[in-house]
Amino acid sequence: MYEHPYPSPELEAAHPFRVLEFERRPGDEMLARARSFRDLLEARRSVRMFSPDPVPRRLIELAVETASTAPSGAHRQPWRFVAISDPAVKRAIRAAAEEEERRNYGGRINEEWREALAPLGTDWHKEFLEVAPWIVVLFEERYGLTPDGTRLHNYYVKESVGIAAGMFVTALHHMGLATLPHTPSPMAFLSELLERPPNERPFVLFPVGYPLEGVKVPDLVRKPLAEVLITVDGGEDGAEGS
Ligand code: IYR
Repeated sequence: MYEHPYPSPELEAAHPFRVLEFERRPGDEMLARARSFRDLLEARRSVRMFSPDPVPRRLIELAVETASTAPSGAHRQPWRFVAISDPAVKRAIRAAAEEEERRNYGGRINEEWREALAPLGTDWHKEFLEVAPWIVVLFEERYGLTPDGTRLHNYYVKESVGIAAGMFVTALHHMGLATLPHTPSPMAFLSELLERPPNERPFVLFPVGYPLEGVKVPDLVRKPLAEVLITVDGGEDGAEGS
């Protein structure tokens, strides 16, 4: 079936490889797992009001470990997470984010964008940045730096960090925490405030915590499968109802 096996003997002689540990599951088990994971994520919502209740640091660490399993271009893992629970730093982040957002809502965003945000009712107030027990800022590593200071090209940085961000959100939801991917724009202030080096750029910020008891979320509907999936099949059985 394969005329060009991977790895080639030359490749394996030059770089370490190992046999993948992988167990196939019965079809009915796959379907059940797929449905229950879909249902779990279907129940995820971004929230804009968090409980001030503390969240153990270990949970944040586990979410970052999970996110850091993301695939990345040339396995460069071009991400850095900064997790903040220090109230003074959270306060400073809130103040700087609100400053930027006041400019956004005060005219920096155009009419079309304003209309898109109207159903969400967002404005420049970002109290959640102080109330949520943790703020996690995800930085993209635009290029690597070796210990002697030489630059190392990173590949597909946005794609890689985007996948890691999605896995972070998923991990939080799975463990019973909530977040809101937040991109105060511009976010350069985060590099200064958190003293990150010039090869890192803020990608997205996540307040993390429990939802405030009784919090409301917009009554959104997700696009049905038919609107997000186009199948180009070969006529084999792919059809299985939901
Ligand atoms: N970053 C701004 C504006 C904003 C943009 C999008 I796209 C949203 O889904 C929500 C808000 C803010 O956080 O207010």
